[in-house]
Amino acid sequence: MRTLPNSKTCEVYCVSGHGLSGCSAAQGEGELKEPTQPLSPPTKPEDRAEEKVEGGKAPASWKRWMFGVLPLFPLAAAIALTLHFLTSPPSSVFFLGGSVEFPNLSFTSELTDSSSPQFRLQAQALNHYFSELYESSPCSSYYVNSGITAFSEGAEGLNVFYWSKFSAPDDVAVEIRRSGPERFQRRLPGRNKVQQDSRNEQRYYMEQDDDMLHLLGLDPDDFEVDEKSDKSKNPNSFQSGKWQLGFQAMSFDLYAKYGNNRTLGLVNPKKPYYQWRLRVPSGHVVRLVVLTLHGATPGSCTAHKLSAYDFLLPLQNKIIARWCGLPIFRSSPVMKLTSSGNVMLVTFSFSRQRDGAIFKAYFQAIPKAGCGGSISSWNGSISSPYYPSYYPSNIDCAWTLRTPLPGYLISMTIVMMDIQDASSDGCEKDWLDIGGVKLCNPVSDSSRKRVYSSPISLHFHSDESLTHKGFYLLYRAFSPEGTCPREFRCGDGRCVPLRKVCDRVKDCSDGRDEAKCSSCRPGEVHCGNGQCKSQSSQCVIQSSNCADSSEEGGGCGGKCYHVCPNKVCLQKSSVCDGVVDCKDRSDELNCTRAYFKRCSSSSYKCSNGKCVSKVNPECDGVKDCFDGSDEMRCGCGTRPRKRTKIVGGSDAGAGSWPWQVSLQMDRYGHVCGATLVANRWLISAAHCFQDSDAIKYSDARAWRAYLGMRVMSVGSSGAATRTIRRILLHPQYDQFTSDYDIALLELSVPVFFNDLVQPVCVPASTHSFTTGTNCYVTGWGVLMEDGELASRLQEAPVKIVNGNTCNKLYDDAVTPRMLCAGNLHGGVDACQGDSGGPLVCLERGRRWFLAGIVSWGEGCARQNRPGVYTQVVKFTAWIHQQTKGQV
Ligand code: 4AZ
Repeated sequence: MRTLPNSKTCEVYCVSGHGLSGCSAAQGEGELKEPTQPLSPPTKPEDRAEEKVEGGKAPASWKRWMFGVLPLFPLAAAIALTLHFLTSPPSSVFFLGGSVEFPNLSFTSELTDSSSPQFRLQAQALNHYFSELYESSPCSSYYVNSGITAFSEGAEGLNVFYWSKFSAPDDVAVEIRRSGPERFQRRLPGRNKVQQDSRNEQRYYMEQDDDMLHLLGLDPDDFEVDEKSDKSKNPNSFQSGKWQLGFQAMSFDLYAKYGNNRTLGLVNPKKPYYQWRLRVPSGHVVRLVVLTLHGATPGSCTAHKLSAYDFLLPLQNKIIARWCGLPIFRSSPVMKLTSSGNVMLVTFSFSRQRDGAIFKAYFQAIPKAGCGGSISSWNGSISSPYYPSYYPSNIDCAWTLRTPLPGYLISMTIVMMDIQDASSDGCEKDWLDIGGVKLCNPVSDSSRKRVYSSPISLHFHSDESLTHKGFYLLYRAFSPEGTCPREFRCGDGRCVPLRKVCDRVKDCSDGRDEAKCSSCRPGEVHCGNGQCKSQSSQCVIQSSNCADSSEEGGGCGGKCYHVCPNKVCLQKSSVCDGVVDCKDRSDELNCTRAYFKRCSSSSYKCSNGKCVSKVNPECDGVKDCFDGSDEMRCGCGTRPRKRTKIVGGSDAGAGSWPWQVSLQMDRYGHVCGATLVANRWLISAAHCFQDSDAIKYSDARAWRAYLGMRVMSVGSSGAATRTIRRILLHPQYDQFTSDYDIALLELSVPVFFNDLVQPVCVPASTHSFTTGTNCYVTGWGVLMEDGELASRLQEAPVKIVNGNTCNKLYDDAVTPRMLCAGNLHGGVDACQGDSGGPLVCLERGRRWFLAGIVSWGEGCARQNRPGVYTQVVKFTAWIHQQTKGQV
């Protein structure tokens, strides 16, 4: 069988030179040039021709000369040899390591095993490739032999990993080492043109290090220019057909299909060198997760080290990461890293003591992800590929980020920046360029946050070696006008520190900073639910994590009347007794009776000031308060017409969500969602009404509310259209953090309720939306990131996500006024255009309550990036106050 890769010619032209070799280091830039005169023979060429797998042929002139002097042998030979050794420049041996893809061959699992007959046959069949590769080159005289070490699945065929040995005059070797083998190009003879058709070929100079020698089965003597000993010393040859490791080393070849985790492990190693050659299908990359690492001695990178390479040969320039320290045992992974292609080599080497070394890891195939793109969003994040796993080497990603509407600026926060070694200076290897400024070092706190105009370009580059965790940026579009980041904004736009709000001293000329302070004392802030909290503990979240302190699950001998989610077993007497036993309050949720009890921050307060124990007693059809106040104002939350994107959602039926409102602007159409809560009041998100340079979103006259609408088409009006009389933004709304992202919109004329137009219930401030509740987000927002708005109203079921979990996922960006909902696996979520719209939950199968307002999130429907909503219960008091009890 004769098999050639795409390229048929593969001449290696050498460094032009002087003296006997005919090739020497080029002057100046170290250009590799074609030789200007025939090459001199290498030392003892005929010896080498026998020994090497495929050696270079001696030039004809040299042979003629040999035959001419033969009769004068041995005297002439003695003189010639003496002269030769006196005048030859000193020689050295060097290795190139590389890979090349053969499109017409295919990879089979047997080829992973270097002792299999298939491996041997395939290696032998490829012999001719290397002979042709170097034979026609004037540098063939320096070529000694090659060894195939591994095969892997190529993008179009079979990928072959090999090394090639050369013996050349020192100056040639030095030049190749200095200029890199990429300069050791293949050129068409007679034309100074690099051949383009071997894209998948890579070749590198191999540094002589112990790992490399042992793992390739070479030994240090292979680096000596002793032609005679080549054969005996080097067991790796095509003739033997089998590539062998040195006896000191051990190798494992593993393949993982997509969806499989394959483990790597080492306990008390017997040999000083180990390697794992990891392969995954083409189109995927290898993700290695190191779980335990013990025995890579602190500080001694020369003695003990675990290395991961982005190649199947241990080449210095392909090291993705190396661990020499840190004896680590812990439950969370020590390190996660990814390759740029579908192979990775992991090596563990010990020079001395290796007792007690433990290494445990697994790897998996993950689809190769693209990077970069054009983003238009109000907020989100950008990170290096596979963050927080190590980014792959050899990648370039370019993003263009623009705000969805003109006139906004972009605030960018660098949450994490781990791109280069502390030791390196300059940003020559890997870097992130934001708006023309290259970054590669960790940033100080003061320069973490920067403001850019829109659009802004970002470019991430990684070279072919050593990668790190990468970077993680959060961005947010904001209006440049009247911003008061983390401060209070007065009516005249002046900014006042938060500590001066509600301190009984008017700092704003319009007194706005003291306007809504109820009875809070100096040093306290007024929370949305009417409570006062100290400045430091501002309005701490009252989330669905309840006061249950029973951490341990307990059994009740199978006599459970109710089992809490954490497996705590309750007897009948503990259920609906007015005492919350389960963390999620489930023991007190579906109760028909309520107890009067001392008021606490979580108990429902009737209008007469008495408190009831029942969780969420309002509008549940049972009169729990003596004064009946829990069942008053309950003409909400029903769907008279209901007969039965949001990303990952589905079309909603007519009248399914009769409180859903589309907020539109004449020139821009649908911009945001809103929710009908009373006949003249809508609730939406404050961020929908932030002015940009070009557009006055805060101008109530610019908006129209479309109610009872399902299908959005040009000129469609739905069941009712209203103009807006006024927009009330929450005074503490913060554009940078999206905190207090709520606005009330008063309609200029009240709407009449009908089958298609109904208000949703606004929950009491003590209302608890627990994880299991049946909740939906609805809207006409885009159906995928950077996609188009939906033409039909979309609905998507989402789950309330625990506040602490969400805060971890978002690096503490979730404030107590926010609530997360979605699916942690991704797939369903609100997206751009859904903002301001409702997240509603069905209570006791009867009525729908407004739990959240679509506010922000990182991208849409991404894994572990749930949607973030304004938590309505935190604003119940504010809503009642502002609407003067109309809601
Ligand atoms: C937006 O830009 C937006 N995935 C709204 C919601 C989410 C993300 C973005 C949540 O309006």
